[in-house]
Amino acid sequence: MQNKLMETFKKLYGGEGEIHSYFSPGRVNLIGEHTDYNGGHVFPCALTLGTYGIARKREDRKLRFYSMNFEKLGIVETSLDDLVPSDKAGWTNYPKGVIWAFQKKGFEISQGMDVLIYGTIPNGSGLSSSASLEVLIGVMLKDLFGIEISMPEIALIGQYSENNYNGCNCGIMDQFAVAMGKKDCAIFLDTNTLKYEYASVKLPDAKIVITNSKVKHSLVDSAYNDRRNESEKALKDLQKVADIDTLGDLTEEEFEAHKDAISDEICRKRAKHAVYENQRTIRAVKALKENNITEFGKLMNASHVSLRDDYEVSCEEIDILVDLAWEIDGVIGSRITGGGFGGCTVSIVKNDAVDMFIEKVGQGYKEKTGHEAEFYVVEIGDGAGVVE
Ligand code: GAF
Repeated sequence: MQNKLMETFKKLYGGEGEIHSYFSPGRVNLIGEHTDYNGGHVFPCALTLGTYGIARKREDRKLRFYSMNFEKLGIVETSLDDLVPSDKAGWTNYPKGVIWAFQKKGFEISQGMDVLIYGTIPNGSGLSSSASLEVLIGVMLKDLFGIEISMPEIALIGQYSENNYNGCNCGIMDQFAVAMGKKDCAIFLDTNTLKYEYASVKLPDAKIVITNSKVKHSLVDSAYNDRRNESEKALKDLQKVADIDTLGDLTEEEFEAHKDAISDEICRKRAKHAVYENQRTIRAVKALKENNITEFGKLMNASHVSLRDDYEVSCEEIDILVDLAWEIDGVIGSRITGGGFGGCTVSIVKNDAVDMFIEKVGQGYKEKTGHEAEFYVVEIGDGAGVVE
């Protein structure tokens, strides 16, 4: 892969000078959904699918970007003096946003670069192709310009650029997982304090299987931002009766005791999900550490029900995939993963049931929706970095 990318880079931009290589993974979240902007816990891991980048510093202030995934766009040229988002800029709004965010945070970038990108994460599938690209560019800037910055700081800058440049009010989970991933481990992250620990997800007799519904419903970003606003509204009401900073501060019992303070019924449902999902995530990680994978699976299933009924971020196609998975012996747990409204499910499937899972879920999904699902039996990899 590296050789092919290097060859393409040289063909596009010429072969002189020092050329550097980078890789940044995608992520899958096992449990803890829509908790990261509610002060709760998440449990994502980095994939070996991800985004490759090749780059070289320039002497002038020009920025040239090329993606092998969007070849029709050709080389997109801009400059450090033109870091404003535009529809015309397409995918390059992400790298531009990260450079803009570095500058906003006081890091000086005074020279341009030539960049080649190639991604293996299916776009718009909820596996964080954008966070992967953002963190990739962060690592690139750190390396090319010798910037002193830690990986969690790069994750925060990625989130900052997505919030303020690209207009999606996402939490920190995706960028953090992409930046801080560790082989065979998921990251148990408290999004309120950014304290984290790794927990092994190398299961001796089961695999993590991602199923791509291949559907993405429109208005994803605006629906996402709506959920965030509804949660914030619920928090404000609860703060009138409870001394809390975030929904993550409440146990289920405390929520039940105070929930009538939330005036709007929809906002009450959103807050219920955020509180219960956070507690479920804490319990799921404990179960995993005690090798109680059955309990972990049950909590994944409960997470799906809550995302479907209370947070309302699922959709017909995803519910069909999850229902089909739940019917299969050997499926330990299955749920929607990521922001929602389409995208992927994540399932934990016993080794000897994986083939049957792919066949039955694939067939059932095709019959019920007419769509061809895609399956990835995934490896859990390391976070973003320089490729030597
Ligand atoms: C998207 C967001 F980018 C994350 O921050 C997170 O909120 C997730 O949806 C839902 O858990 O991936």
